[in-house]
Amino acid sequence: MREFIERLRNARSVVVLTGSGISAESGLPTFRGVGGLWRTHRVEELASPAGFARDPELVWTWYNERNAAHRRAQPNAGHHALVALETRVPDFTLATQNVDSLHLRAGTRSLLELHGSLRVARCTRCDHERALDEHGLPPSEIEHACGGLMRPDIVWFGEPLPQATWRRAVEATERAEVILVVGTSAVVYPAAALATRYARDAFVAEINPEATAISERVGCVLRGSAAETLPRIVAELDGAADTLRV
Ligand code: BJW
Repeated sequence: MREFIERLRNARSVVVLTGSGISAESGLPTFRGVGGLWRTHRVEELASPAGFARDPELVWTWYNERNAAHRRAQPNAGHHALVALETRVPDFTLATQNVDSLHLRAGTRSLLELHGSLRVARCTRCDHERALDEHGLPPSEIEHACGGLMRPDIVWFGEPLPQATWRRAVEATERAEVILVVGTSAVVYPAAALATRYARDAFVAEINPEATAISERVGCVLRGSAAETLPRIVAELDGAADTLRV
């Protein structure tokens, strides 16, 4: 733990990888946990290209509900602590798997949205984009003028990540001295590989209340919630706290 704080204090380059757990304390469900999104819906009908082709209206109903929930939610102390961390690190990159825009709303500047976002809909045929408001996309507007279908601008299983975003995430990871993995089960690839395969000499720390697929491979595990642990790390960097336990 001491080593982690010292490395973080001295690091020029830091990468943070986040997943849905960082938004749990904002009231948004995770995917695979208790009450997780994928425990209550049949995933293949919703979050997949095949599911969308089968029933675009059902898929949009689900995403419109999630979009509304994202907008009702507020960034929590974990999101805000990462904004504070960014101001201290010369080369800071936050790569998130989340599509909820809470890092953006908290004020993170160097943000890579690996799985896209629910702020935008995109045509399956001509790639035309339109911004979504709090109402999402009404059923009458799913069909685009070109004959394609408007879909959420997010990455479903089997689809490639946005290439420029992914390349920037890999480059930042390769030069990182510290990698902080927060609120992800680390089972979804290629994002999880940022914490393992692409990390070179970086010190990797994990913040998660539960054990994950990478817990045994990281240098330091902080078993706690993101909204409690991240502000304590920032306070520790300030020398204002001495309260972190592994
Ligand atoms: C807290 C907390 C608190 C709770 N504080 N923490 C290698 C091996 C096997 C398979 C593959 C492989 N490489 C690729 C694949 C296939 C696939 C994959 O990874 N499958 C695995 C599941 C086996 N990957 C893909 O298909 C990817 N694409 C790809 O590889 O393309 C290749 C390609 C190249 C060229 C051409 C074509 C293709 C795409 C992956 C897209 C993932 N999309 C989703 C859905 C997004 C849309 C939506 O939101 O609806 O993204 S899946 C879902 O999982 C979502 C999440 O971003 C992602 C990660 O989940 P996350 O965030 O980790 O959530 P949970 O629930 O799993 O974990 C939450 C954690 O929080 C838990 O650990 C809790 O303990 C913790 N927690 N409270 C801190 N308060």
